[in-house]
Amino acid sequence: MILRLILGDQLSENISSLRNANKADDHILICEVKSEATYVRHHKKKIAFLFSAMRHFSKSLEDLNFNLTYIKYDDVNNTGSLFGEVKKKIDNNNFKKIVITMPNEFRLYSEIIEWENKLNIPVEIKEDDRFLCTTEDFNTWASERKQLRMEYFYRNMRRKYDILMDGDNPIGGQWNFDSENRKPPKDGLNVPKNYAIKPDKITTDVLNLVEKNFKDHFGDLKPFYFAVTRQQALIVLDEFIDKRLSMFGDFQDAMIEGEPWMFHSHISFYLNCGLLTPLECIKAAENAYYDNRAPLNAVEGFVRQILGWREYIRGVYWYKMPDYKEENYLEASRKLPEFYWTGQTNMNCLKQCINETKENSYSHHIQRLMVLGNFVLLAGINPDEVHNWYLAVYSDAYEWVELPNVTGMILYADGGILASKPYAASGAYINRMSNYCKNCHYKVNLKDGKDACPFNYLYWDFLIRNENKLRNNPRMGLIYRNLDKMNSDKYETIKSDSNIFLKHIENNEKV
Ligand code: FAD
Ligand code: DLZ
Ligand code: SF4
Repeated sequence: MILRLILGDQLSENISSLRNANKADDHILICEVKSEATYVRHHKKKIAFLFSAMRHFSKSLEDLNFNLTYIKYDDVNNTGSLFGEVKKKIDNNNFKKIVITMPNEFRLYSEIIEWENKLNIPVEIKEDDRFLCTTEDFNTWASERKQLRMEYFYRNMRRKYDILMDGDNPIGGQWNFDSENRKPPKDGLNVPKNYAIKPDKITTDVLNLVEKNFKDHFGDLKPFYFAVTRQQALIVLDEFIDKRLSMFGDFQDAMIEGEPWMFHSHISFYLNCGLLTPLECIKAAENAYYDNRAPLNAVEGFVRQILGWREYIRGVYWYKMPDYKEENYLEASRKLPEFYWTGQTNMNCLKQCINETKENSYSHHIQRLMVLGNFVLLAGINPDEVHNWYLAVYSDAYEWVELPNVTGMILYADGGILASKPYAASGAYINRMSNYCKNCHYKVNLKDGKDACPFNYLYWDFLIRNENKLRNNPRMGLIYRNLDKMNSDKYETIKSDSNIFLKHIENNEKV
């Protein structure tokens, strides 16, 4: 008799902890607990999504005749923690061991490895083989290299899984078609409506529960339209392949006011909690290419996100943890401005992205990276503050994927393990890739003064402030040579505009 614990992001029928389960004897435990629901103040939609998906998943396991205990958040005897619920089960039954699939956060892993001693029962932690690269394989690859460049990792994964390959060569003769991607948005672009699911009884119950118990958490609970079952998540994937994939590459980096979903897939929520598997998403896109339903630049771009970036990010997380969480290479120390929680800012790009995050618990990659991320990088916000925000607000956020994106990709806090240079940009980039600047209080073409776009002077101020850490980076040479050409008046104006702006955000004044 084995106790098999399934976590909220392990909602896959083929999860390793369920393999070879004896339906007559073994027992499955799934629990909604306060410790997991509040270790950061998760967005209300994120909690509702996960609780509803967990309840639907447990029903599907019961339909397969598994013995299962499901602990609801408001059950009177809910102890509030995974340990408490496991202990209760162990104390009241005669289990010979606990089986669990490797949790995806170091925090929980460190806790679970203590259970064997605390509970005096063997705890078997199985590999999470839903990922396409084992942590062991990643560690071997990483330990043989000085620089961990995603592109080389990705090429190995393409070969290993034989995706978009023509023998030993990439289809189309290139590994990467980014030069054809990343077009600015154009007028009249027809973005398909996103797929919205009507809440059923289970979801409605969960929405009431979240409304009552998580009032003070960030974000809009309703309208709620996420998929909460595997069948529904498969429809989201199909809709993406049919309606959006063909334009995914071209407009991957484009941002349009009022269009939060663009041509992205919106499957990260489902991939990360187990309702979809990475390989089925990759194969669906690859097949669309072979059937002439989507061009190669779009399909390769999408495949790279999942087979490349997603696996690579997870590899870096486990390779570098726990030290990775402490990294602060640029010694950034400012607090996150209050407007990241309220959207109350005159900077239109930030206002749009924050309000969409509040509404949908989603924003697409370039909004996370080049608007929200670019700002916290330039403004020198402390990595912990940024990390807590990103982990709380997005429904796809778990530390394994959020932390390297924040620490490595947006903040350069790891000193260049993940990105070869900081993703810093002035307002010109945002203006090129979006229509946000048209409706902004600030003028993107002005470089200094109170009406100038703050990204413009903060960009140079960032380079000046961090010169001793960045100047010797070969990829930053040209930028620093431009800075060297700047006359002293200009230099002083940048410093003064930036100091005034940064003081405003420190004092919580509206910017
Ligand atoms: P699409 O653009 O359609 O891409 C397809 C899939 O590729 C995604 O679903 C995702 O699984 C994968 N993917 C793409 N980029 C990345 C990446 N950089 N890292 C890992 N997977 C990637 N993604 C998360 O899943 N959870 C997070 O908590 C998260 N935090 C992020 C924080 C920051 C600061 C940044 C810059 C990126 C973050 N990402 C995170 C990556 C990416 O922004 C999201 O995966 C993507 O926006 C999800 O939307 P989508 O499903 O429509 O993605
Ligand atoms: C994110 C989350 C939330 C909000 N609630 C629960 C929960 O009540 N029970 C649970 O088992 N898991 C939850 N999760 C997901 C876990 O936090 C996740 O499994 C770990 O962070 C490891 O990735
Ligand atoms: Fe953002 Fe600057 Fe454009 Fe305003 S002008 S939307 S602050 S980039």
